[in-house]
Amino acid sequence: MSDKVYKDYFYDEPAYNTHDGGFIQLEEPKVPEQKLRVPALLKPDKETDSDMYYTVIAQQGETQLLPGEKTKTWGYNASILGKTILFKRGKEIHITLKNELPEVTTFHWHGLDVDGPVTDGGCHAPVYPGESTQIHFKCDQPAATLWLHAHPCPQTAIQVWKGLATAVVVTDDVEAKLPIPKNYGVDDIPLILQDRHFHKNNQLDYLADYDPDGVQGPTAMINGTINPYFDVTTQKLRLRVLDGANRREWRLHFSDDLEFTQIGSDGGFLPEPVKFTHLMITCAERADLIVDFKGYKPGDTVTLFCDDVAIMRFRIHEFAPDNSVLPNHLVDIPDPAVTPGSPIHKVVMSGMDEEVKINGKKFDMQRIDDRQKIGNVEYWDITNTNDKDGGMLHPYHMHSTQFRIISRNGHDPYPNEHGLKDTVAVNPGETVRLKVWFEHLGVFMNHCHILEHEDGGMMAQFEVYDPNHPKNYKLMDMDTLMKALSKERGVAIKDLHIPGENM
Ligand SMILES: [Cu+2]
Repeated sequence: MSDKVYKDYFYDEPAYNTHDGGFIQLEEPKVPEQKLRVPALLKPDKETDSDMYYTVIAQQGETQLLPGEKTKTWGYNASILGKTILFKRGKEIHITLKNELPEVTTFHWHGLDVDGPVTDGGCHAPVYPGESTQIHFKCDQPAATLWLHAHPCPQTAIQVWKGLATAVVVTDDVEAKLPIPKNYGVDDIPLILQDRHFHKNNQLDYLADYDPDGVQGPTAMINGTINPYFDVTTQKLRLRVLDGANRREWRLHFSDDLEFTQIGSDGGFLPEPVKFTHLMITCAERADLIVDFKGYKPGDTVTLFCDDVAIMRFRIHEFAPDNSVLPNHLVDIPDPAVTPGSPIHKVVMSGMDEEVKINGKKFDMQRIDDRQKIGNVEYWDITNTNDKDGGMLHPYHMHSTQFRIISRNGHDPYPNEHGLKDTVAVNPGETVRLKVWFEHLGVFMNHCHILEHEDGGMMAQFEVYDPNHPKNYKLMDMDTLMKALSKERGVAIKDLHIPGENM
């Protein structure tokens, strides 16, 4: 590991979401501090040497987020967000997906390398209210922090806003050997960063807060906790940070400009740890951080800020000294050779508000935009045509593949972008070159992960095919979706909030 400590956010400052007219600044909530909710691990229904079985239930509930009335929320096996789902590399995973919500949803495994479209859980894998479905796959990817969220386009944003998002953790033997905190819930915790706006009686009202460039609220919510604190009882803490917000970027730093070390990104460990005092994370990205509280004593408090707003506090208690040293090299990152003769694939993200598009088109569930032979390895150039002044950064995500970031406008990627990624933030006026490989069959989505941009049409889809075994997939269509939602919500089709359709 280099001794260099990075002290800036890397991204083009004019592209911060703070520069958008509709940006809502965070405010420190005027409610007492509450103990951080640490989601429990979801208990497998059964586990053998070779297989794990789970039941994941999307459900309605009520959560005490603020003093007074409880907030109506949705979650997975919980009233909000969910339990953390653990997959061990090498095991066959069997999951029953149950929908106990009043409307259709899908279960998308963000970052998981699986077949599509059903297992991947994008818009073509609806589970209707009261129904359940089974998926099965082999977990065969490195240890990483992934996540599960709803993805019924174009209704993803509203369902995530209500709470349908939870952490998924993959473990493996490589991780087991690293000298890092591993006691889940004690010194290894997920931090799901979101923001919300609370209306009358502490309720959420997505439609009232709607903004086509992304819905935000002034109140930070971490793991479904408002104004959280965490009791630190070990010298080192591993924070698996996930930006689970619909649109907000988080510019994180601690009090005293405390240094911290990033050891992992979206798809697993970085090749080398990287030290920071400041870190920006954009929608759907993950950053696996180690914070060392060595210089602090019991009774001290360390504060985590986003911009200049305190979003969480770490209360320091007695801890045993921890002299473990991270190795300079953590893991090797795969780097397959590009398939000879393949052209550089171009993805152009353009527009803002209702005008967002990919390659000049809005998303169509029935249209396949690109076909890839299984095993192909290609360079993909992802361009954001927004203006440098006043334009937005788009976090670009691909389903079912972990890619490498090769360059940003021809320059080296940021120092924490040398690991596997499934989401990359593209600055206005920038082209990011990725090396992408396709190892799973199916129809998959690629899109901006500002959820309102994705629902608004900044999304495309690709099919990965095997020429010797062609397949036909049943693809979802707008008519079927609208009819289902109209019935489930008890509103006429014309009164449904369908961002992609009302333009
Ligand atoms: Cu976007």
